[in-house]
Amino acid sequence: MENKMFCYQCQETAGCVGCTVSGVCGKKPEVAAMQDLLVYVTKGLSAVTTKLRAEGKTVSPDVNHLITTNLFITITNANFDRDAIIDAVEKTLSVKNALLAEVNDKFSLPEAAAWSGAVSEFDEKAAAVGVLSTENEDIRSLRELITYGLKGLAAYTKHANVLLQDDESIDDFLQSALAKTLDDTLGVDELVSLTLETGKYGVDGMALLDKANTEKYGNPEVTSVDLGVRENPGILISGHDLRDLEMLLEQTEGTGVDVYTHCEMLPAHYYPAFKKYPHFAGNYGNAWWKQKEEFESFNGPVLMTTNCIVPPAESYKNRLWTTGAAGFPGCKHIEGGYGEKKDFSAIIEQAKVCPPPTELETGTITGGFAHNQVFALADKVVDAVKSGAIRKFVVMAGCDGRQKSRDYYTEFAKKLPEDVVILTAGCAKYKYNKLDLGDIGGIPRVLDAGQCNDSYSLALIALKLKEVFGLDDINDLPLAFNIAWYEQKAVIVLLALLHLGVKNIHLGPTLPAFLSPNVANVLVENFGIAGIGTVEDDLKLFFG
Ligand code: FSO
Ligand code: SF4
Repeated sequence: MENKMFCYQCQETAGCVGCTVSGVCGKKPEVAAMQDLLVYVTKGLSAVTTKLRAEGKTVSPDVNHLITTNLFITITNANFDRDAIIDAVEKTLSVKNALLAEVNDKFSLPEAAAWSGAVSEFDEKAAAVGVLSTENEDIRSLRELITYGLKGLAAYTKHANVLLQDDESIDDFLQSALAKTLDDTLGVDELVSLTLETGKYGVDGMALLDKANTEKYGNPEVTSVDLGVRENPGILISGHDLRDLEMLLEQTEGTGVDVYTHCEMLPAHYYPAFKKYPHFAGNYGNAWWKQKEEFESFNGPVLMTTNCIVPPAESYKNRLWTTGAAGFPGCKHIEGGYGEKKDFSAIIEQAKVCPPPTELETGTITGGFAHNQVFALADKVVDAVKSGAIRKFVVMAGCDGRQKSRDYYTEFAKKLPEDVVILTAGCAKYKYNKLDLGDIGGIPRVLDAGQCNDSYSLALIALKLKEVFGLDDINDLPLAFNIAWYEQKAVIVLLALLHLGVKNIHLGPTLPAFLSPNVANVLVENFGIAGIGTVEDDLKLFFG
């Protein structure tokens, strides 16, 4: 097997150019190859489903779910298990081959729709269909920008789908856009339009997930979350899948095992439906990249429901479990499809014989400022803006990461003028959510809406403020955007914000390596996208 790879889909890509020997994330070339192949065959399947729809045939939800799950598997830090990815490629080929037989006009389909092969041929094919197989750097850049946006969209729709909410128009678009990334007749202009259209569906996807979450679990409320530990053994649940958390809470009830959230699962505490569980103990640790130390000291089992997985140390690998799109070789995986009940009994049994978590910190943090809760406080917020008590808001949503340069966000938060309020969502918040930034007339200076997909809430809040202040343009609000990105969900959030007309977004700590100079120029010229500078310069830029 040839040990070569090329991946530049995340912010931590090697040298800000591309991972070619091994992923900074820990992804090995042989896993990268199968992810490339999975993306390719998923695009092939999408070309087939798009053709079937054009011929007036329907595509089943199972096929839609297969496509979203496949994309989710290839997101940064989600799945490192080559065998599981090979299984997904085989399944996709078999579904695609069956559907291909139903297509009348097979001649206009791309090569990916026709290709099929045995496992022994997978590596050779993978080497021919990776990112660099598109030679023109601008076309490659746009195809990847769209594909990464679609990966983020797929992750969000998958979370809605497991709550039995589907929106066929999103799947239809997602698949047709995947198919278009294979179409050599499309040039830069068409792909720029497709990029912006992807943002529209990004809004729809986040809206669908918001509806799914709030209909099932209620509207997030202002909540104070414990950071300390209790005396019982515990299970730590990470990732973004609230349905998995719900099943885990149900199954741990009365067992003497507590459940703690980690990283992006923290916002689960804000939902009324989960507050009824007395053993839902609190949040343990920080953002994903600190998990090596924190999973070690947690002492009990850890369940990864999605990314972000850091390759585990041997010392706790037998306590790391995956489910859904997540996977790591040698870690046990809990199966369970859409609408099925997962069986977490083996995790619970393991927890019972583990010592309780070692305390990392004490105290609480407050969050739950999603749209409904903020609308309930709207008068207070509007008064504070009108009186000048709040001068400006700064959206600092997105992701955290391990690079030292991200200390910028902590410094930026610390040095913000005292009349500025941070609106946040996603794991980016861990850079400043434990600083004591105080409040303005009872309004905390860090308003956490929730997970990265709850950036949708921040957009709704901005639109509401625009309405209240009678403005025509969202960009006239006293609102700045200083967003931190890491992986592909942040890409769909960015495209969604562009679709909503937000201009002058600052994106850091570095701009995506997958933006070619020309594509970056399009974003700069049309949307005023910019990178970050020094904390001092940026504070001056944002707040004068
Ligand atoms: Fe963070 Fe990871 Fe939620 Fe991402 S845990 S980095 S943008 O998966 O999805 O915010
Ligand atoms: Fe490199 Fe990021 Fe790709 Fe991992 S996901 S291989 S760190 S670019």
